[in-house]
Amino acid sequence: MMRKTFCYATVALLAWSTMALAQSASNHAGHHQHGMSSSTMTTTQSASGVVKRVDIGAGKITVDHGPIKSLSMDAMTMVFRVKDPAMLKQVKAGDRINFDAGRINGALTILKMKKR
Ligand SMILES: [Cu+2]
Repeated sequence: MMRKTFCYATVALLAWSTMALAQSASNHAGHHQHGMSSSTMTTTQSASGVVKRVDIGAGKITVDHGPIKSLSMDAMTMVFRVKDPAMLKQVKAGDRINFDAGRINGALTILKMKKR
């Protein structure tokens, strides 16, 4: 019931930060539309987790997440980068989130997330 698909490229990063709470986006967009020429991104995977720590200055977030098959990860607590630092202002330690993660230039990155 909470499924919507839309294209990353059409959703500007700033738009995302304001839309995040209103959108129920279980993303499943591919990566073909990723427009930044210098970056490479693997298939994304939706996952859920609990925020452990938010480091806005470093643009990082620590998440205790469930298994993410496409990234070959079991449940663990780990640090992710985020695609847009503004995303970090929407969550705090203790929040339960759903997120989409992938690798951008080799770095595990949360592309989208929302509280649940
Ligand atoms: Cu992990």
